Amino acid sequence: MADIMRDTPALPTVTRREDYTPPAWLVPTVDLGFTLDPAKTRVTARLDVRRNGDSDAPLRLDGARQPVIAVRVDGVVFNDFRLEGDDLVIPLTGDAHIVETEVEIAPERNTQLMGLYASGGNLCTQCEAEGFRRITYFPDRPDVLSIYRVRMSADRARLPVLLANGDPVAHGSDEDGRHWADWHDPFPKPSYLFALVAGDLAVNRDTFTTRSGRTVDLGIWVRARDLARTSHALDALKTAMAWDERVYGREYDLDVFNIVAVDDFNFGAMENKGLNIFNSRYILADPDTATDYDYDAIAAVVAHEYFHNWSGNRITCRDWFQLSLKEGFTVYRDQGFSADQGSAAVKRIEDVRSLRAAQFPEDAGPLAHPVRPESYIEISNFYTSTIYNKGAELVRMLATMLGPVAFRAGTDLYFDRFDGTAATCEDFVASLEEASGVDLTQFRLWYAQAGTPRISASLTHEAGGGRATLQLAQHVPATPGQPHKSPMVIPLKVRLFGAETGRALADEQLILLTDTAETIVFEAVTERPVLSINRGFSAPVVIDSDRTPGELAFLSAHDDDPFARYEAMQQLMLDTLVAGALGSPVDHTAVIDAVAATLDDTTLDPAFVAEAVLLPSDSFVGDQLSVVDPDAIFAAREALRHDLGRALSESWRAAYAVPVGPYSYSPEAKGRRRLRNVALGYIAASGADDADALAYAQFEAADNMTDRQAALTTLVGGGSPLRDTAVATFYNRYADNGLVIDKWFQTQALSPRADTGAVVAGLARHPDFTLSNPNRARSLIGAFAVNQRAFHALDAAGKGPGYRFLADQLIALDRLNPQTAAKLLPPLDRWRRFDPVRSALMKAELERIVATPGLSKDLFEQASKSLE
Ligand code: B3K
Ligand code: ZN
Repeated sequence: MADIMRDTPALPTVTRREDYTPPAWLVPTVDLGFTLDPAKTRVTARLDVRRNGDSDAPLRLDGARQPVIAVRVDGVVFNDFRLEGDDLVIPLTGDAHIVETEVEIAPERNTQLMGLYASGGNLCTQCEAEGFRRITYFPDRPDVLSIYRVRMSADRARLPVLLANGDPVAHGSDEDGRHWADWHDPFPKPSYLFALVAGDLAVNRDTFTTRSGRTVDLGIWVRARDLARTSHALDALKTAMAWDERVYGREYDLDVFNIVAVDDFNFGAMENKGLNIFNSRYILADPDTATDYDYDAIAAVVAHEYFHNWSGNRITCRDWFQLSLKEGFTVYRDQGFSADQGSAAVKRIEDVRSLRAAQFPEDAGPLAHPVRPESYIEISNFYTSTIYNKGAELVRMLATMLGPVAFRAGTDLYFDRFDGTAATCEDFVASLEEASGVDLTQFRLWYAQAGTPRISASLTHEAGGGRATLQLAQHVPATPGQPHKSPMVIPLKVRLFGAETGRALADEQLILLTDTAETIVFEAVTERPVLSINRGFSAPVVIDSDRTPGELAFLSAHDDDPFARYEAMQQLMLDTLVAGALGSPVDHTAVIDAVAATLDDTTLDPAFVAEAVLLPSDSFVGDQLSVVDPDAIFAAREALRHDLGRALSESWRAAYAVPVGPYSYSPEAKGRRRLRNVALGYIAASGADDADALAYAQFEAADNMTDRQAALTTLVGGGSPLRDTAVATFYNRYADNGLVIDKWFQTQALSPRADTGAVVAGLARHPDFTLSNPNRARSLIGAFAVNQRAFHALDAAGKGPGYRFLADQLIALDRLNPQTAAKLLPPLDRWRRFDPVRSALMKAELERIVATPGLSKDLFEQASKSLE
């Protein structure tokens, strides 16, 4: 039976930020003992507890109803404890005691993958946010910082490697075939950063010498057969360690830094002190099995988790409402790292694309919440794009407003002042404020107010007088629980270009819009100006401007900010697609000409060109409409793709013909591969007779997964007999590699074909499909649910089989792994955005989910809030 403790959904407990109180008891040191066995693990915990302040509260330890075998207080057996719900309550009379507990847990029955669990026969942990309590009874909150000593023992043959946080202290063997290891972490840490791993693992070792000359032993631990695919992650780790020293002055602090890759993991990776545990998809790579996107993501996640050592571990969060303190800042840091490894412009485009794909819809829907939320039922539901990606945008705006020198002074002050503590978002902002002297009073609203601000921008020019006037107005939309908003400070980078000469009319300006409406005057504007605004995406807002198609096309060719060029092209495409989806007569000429100009501009980086010529996604077009019509959007987008493909056929073929040469993971080679594969997509969209043959030839000849998967994507979206051959060949070639088989499921689930829903339903019955592996569940169910056309397709009876499929899968997944199930729900929360038929069908599925007996609080919170 699944090892799941279920709360009663009818009576969910709401945790509120305003109710924060400091812990009644602290635990300066803790000694843990693990007698490890996948079936039955004995855990002993020796807590040195100290009363905090003058409360007379009993010691209350969080748990998960694991059987208590013994409790001792100050060395004496103590039976006067009580179990209240999930908590172990121990009345204590003095102010300092030694409390010992002994419990038993069953890692191999832990399907939630929170706490201590088994993956591929090895044992590992995941404790953030509240997993530690599933291991042992403990004040499982981030403001209780303890020094941990850990002793593990296990069967030497089965689990030969024993790792935990910090530094190894001692190890040895027992006569009965078991062995043991002691680890000590000298840095006080919250329980969510605890980790251990016991398994049959091989290691790729290296060293890193810090700028102060200390040698750190690095190790990446994987199954022996995966060892050859760890070098990219190890290189990224060393690059990240040096980058953090150079850019933020942060040096690593232990003698050992280990990373372990596991196949069963609820999210990307975890920053446990000195022992990061990773989803194997963010570690393992070689050219034959990982795409350029995978390589980039591996480097970004390795860096992200490493950067947490300071932004998260040395300074942690006071409570989970402060989650963006570590996550937003760390995403900002990893974005900066990735930008420095290749094209900063392309990185910015990718980041904004994903912000718009996930965070903007979240901010506009029923699950909208501020970057610093006010309440939650299940904290796991708040590891959101808003906390992570909008949180990073907030830090980016702060960096923009302060400038690089003051920003670095601010982060230095923050790291210095709060080192070793559990801090708040306010502590971070106040540090930047103090170090820079910039008043951030109004900026704090960004942490408190949800919703994506909309800025309207209108530029007028007095032809004879040389004066241009920019009218700006902001509106922050209402979000759940926040009907009225105050104006925010919006940092907008702006520049004017001359429509006739194409030259910049003045330097770039940083405008801080602080009121509901403001007028900015530009003098000495000698020719008709064109407005370039929100350059570099300086604020995470929507810009509504009255720029004409001609002006957008002009900017897409002449703006000197690459992001603004991309953005102008996107806006031009978006306006065209929205008009098409609404049934207005559309002329594709402006888009075709702008794309042609970009393709012909030989000064541009191919990676940038590849991004710039891609059309906005179906979902993003849907986000612009008051009623989403998936079929009309799909048709409009396909029509534009087709016309672009045909009209620029020669350019696409020329781009496709540029050889990339033998595989290399350089920014140049990546960019050329990207452009070639985008060109292949347009050749296919044009309906060219040879498109599938071209794709199949590429599929067969590819010396890397980027090209092979791109070819497969083209074939899977098409109608030739080569489609089935490619699908079968790909499967057979990679049948023993789970990460590649995930791609196989995902590529089919993302197909634009009309039969995708039926294909996906069939794949859910494939022998390789399982809900118990989160990567596999996401690769099929998660991918299908963001395929707007397929997910929202109605059948002949006018029903929504996609909605029913998703709800069925989520209900089944919830019994195994509530956290992963809840993460996959949001596509249904858009129900208000569709026509009455779809809307009612989606709502009915949400209601069915909420009414399911024994639902987890994770899925209950997501589904019930979606209905509010
Ligand atoms: N801090 C972890 C995420 C934990 C998610 C818990 N539900 C990984 C990261 O953001 O780096
Ligand atoms: Zn993180």
